[in-house]
Amino acid sequence: MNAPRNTQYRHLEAHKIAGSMGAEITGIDLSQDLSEEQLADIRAALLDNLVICFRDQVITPDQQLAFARRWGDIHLHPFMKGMESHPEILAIIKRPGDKKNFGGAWHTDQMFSPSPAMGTILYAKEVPSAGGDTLFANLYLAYESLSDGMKKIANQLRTVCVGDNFRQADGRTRVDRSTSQSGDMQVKDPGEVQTTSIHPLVRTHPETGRKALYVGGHVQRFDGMTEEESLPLLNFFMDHAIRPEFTGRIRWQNNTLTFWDNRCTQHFAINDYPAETRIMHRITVCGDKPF
Ligand SMILES: O=C(O)CCC(=O)C(=O)O
Ligand SMILES: [Fe+2]
Repeated sequence: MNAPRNTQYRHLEAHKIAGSMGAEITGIDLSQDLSEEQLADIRAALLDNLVICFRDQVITPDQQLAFARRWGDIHLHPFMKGMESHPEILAIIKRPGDKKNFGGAWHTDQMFSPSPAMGTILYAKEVPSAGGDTLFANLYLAYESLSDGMKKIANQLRTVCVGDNFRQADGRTRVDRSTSQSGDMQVKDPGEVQTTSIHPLVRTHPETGRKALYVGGHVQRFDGMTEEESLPLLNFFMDHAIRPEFTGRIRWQNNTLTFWDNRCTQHFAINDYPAETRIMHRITVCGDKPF
């Protein structure tokens, strides 16, 4: 049932970090211009492993951006304000005293957009002495492990995804969430950007052709149903999608860069370092319309 993860790469090595997904990549220096061959291997490693991490990468924001641009256009966050010097990069900052963290619920990025991010490239600038890991879940396995009967039902459903109301975050809205930050992270008005979208619950990955159970905290209900009608089944899909055997975690170190595929994974940033600072630089790459 697991994805084939034993591709032989010519320009890097991939070391698995969990049974279901995830790999640490060695042999790549992201401060250098990558060749097309290296890039092709990184793409294969991402498709095979869903989440890939590179340790000990000493890179500038410009170098992180240059790497991200090799994958497509940069997706700007409609709600969160980017760095002054690099608006395409979101600085995710949590300091001692901040109660909430960014991404502290199971979700997949920008699911509320008509064309959600294909991937996210997160770079650790300063991490706590322990904690602050990020959990990931393999949504291919979530789909493939359903019974035929449930697959049939899932294939007929479409989700209504809302940017402003994270169902998993106790119903806190974007504005509620922003006021909990120390001021390092600022929200902006999304303006005309569409922040509610409808997607198929079962999504076909445009590159691998595999089906994934495309659920996350932005899903409010199923299309054509009330919230009350949707919740029992939605809760089942949400719980099922994060079964421990479908998950893995990244333990960050300073200068770790992780690239994940939002089309077939969910993630959850753990908020377990109340007295320490965590600073990450995040870039999302544009994706296509789920089908
Ligand atoms: O800070 C993290 O570990 C992840 C936060 C998050 O959800 C994201 O960057 O999309
Ligand atoms: Fe996220």
